[in-house]
Amino acid sequence: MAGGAAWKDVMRQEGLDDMTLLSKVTNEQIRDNLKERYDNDIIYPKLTLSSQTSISDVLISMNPYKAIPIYSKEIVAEYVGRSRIELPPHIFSIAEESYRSMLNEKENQCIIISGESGAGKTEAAKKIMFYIAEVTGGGNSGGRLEQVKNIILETNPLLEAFGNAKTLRNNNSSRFGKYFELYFNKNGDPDGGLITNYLLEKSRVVFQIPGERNFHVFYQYCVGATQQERNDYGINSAQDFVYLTTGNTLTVEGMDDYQEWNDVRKAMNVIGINANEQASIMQCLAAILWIGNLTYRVAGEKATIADQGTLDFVAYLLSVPVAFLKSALETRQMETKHGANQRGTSYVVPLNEVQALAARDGLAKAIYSKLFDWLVERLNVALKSTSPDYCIGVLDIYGFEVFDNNSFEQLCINYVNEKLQQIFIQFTLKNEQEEYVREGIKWTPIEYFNNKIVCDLIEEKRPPGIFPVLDDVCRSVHAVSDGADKALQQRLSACSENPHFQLRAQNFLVKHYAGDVTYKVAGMVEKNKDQLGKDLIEMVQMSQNPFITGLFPESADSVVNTTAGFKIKTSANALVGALTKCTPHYVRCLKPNDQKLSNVFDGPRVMHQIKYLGLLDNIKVRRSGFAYRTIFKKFIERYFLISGRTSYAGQKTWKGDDISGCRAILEDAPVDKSEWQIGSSKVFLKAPETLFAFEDLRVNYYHNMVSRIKTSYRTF
Ligand code: AOV
Ligand code: MG
Repeated sequence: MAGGAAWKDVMRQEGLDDMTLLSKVTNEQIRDNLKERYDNDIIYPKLTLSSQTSISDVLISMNPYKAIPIYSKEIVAEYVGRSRIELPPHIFSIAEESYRSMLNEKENQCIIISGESGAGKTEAAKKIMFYIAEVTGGGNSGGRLEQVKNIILETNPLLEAFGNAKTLRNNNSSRFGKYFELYFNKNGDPDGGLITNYLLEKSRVVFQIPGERNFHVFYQYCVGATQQERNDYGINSAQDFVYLTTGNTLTVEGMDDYQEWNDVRKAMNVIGINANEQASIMQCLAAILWIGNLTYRVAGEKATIADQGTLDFVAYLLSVPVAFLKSALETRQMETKHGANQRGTSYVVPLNEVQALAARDGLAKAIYSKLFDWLVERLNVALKSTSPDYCIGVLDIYGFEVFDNNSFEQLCINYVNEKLQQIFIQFTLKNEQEEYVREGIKWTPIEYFNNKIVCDLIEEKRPPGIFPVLDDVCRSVHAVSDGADKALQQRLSACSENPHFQLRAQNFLVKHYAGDVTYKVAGMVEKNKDQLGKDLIEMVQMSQNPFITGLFPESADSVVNTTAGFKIKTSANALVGALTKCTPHYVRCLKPNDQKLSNVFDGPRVMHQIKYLGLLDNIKVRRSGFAYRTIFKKFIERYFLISGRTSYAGQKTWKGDDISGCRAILEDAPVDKSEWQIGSSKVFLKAPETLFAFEDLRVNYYHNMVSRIKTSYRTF
């Protein structure tokens, strides 16, 4: 095959493929093995781990920050139908294993990709999608299948344009979390999918720190808009919009905004977003940009819009009467409460500067996040599957991140990462060791850091965690006021008993599994409140453009009072629930340095990741633990043939109870006593090789049987 030899060259053996086989089990050895491979452009070692259901791999991936020729269609072909022990570890082998295991075991699978910001999660997720699209469906598999595969692949340019941005950590950083469930029919053909998105970092729409950009889509639009769009929606160069320039960065090295814009428009067409809808999307994006250019004139406690022309244009873009837009941006309706069930008298109060800016930015953020949700919903309509049989879920979230200033967004992002680390620990360390105890296996427990304490610190009700405290303050204090931050600061002292928490003057520190992060208190209550004022909702609902009113379907009076913290907590726990129902596969991404450079291996930086990912603990549990376990009955059914002690009455059978049967098989087999143990309901085998040896003995038995039968025929 063309190119075959070349890639095998690239994948030549340097360092160990499987780090559970290292000669010494130390963090330094893990690091050295990673470095030796990285220096030779081999970015995928693995850990073979035992798990409740099967022997499974954890793929380690080291971001090369350069193109390595290992993702071609030829290489895809190498991995198709091959077991994970036959070929070098690769993102394709995880995809292949998930796909085969889904079909063979008839069980849903999930691939959990984790790692900090810039480590390569999104790239890994895309490669998994690519692999699955490549290996499924034949030439004559019909139009719908091709269409589904196209839509699956086109979700990436679209969601990345609207949901990714340049940050200091990553030039293409995901600012939302995504769980993409790919659905398949019984034949293994893709049949549709479902995307669940998690909390978009919408504050980016109105503000970016130096060196960062707003979401890619805005810059792409500014370079790619048609002349007609420029005329109709007032699209100029990115330089002209306040919302696009607070980070003082307009372009990203290696990123062609014009080309990407073409890809976005193409994706919209493939997904079936019609011309009218596309025009409305263009109009909304323009409205957001022009909202950002609105300025206020401040007189004492009163802020009024300074620039009538911009206001008129925003009203035109939103298709709302300008007077309503003006009053929604300058005033707030208040209601005096008379009795519990009585409607009060309403009166209008002017907004001060802080409140007015919050109203303006709140409007822009709300339109953008509603637009994002609309796009995801639209993708889900296009991907709707009639009756899926199986599913592979691919989880690609925003990675752990620390900046000089960290706020509510980082708290949410880092919280979701804690939850994922928690699942990993449960699947690979906790359940495993608990099973040994339950089964009464002789076992020296391996100490590991369980980050449940950090999850509790953030989400638990009692003792109150950070989210519940925030919610409490949200309920009792007006969010856009000095009082809100002070109240939060005070009430956070309730968390102080947790050793992973420290309260400071203007901020608080959380000791996360991946490092310490200091969060600024200022602005947190408002971000958690996450609610557009009643006046603004009523205003957008007056729009003459049904697309815009469609984004805000809820009535202003019935807006549910859920906070952003509550939402992310609920969806993170739902995600954990969904993942626990699938057979898990893990990709743990590492970054070699913080400068986004190729060929630079920052030893201490990698060491930090090795430690907090707990790779050493995984290897220890694996090496002193048992790679394979199965209940007595299953073991007997499969291997009774290889014991000499089974009775033979025309047919070989084991007469006796299951446990002594298992013992007989194991004692008779040419396997060292230290290689197996018998628990209270299961047989445990230490090394995968022991299992392979049993399989060989079984095959040999049949082989000998056949020769014996052949021989006896001959003697007749
Ligand atoms: P992330 O998803 O883990 O960060 P990405 O997948 O976006 O990180 O990777 C960051 C960048 O690293 C990419 O844009 C590529 O330039 C490079 N990269 C990653 N993986 C590879 C690879 N296998 N081969 C070549 N280059 C790669 V974040 O979304 O910020 O948490 O939130
Ligand atoms: Mg990403």
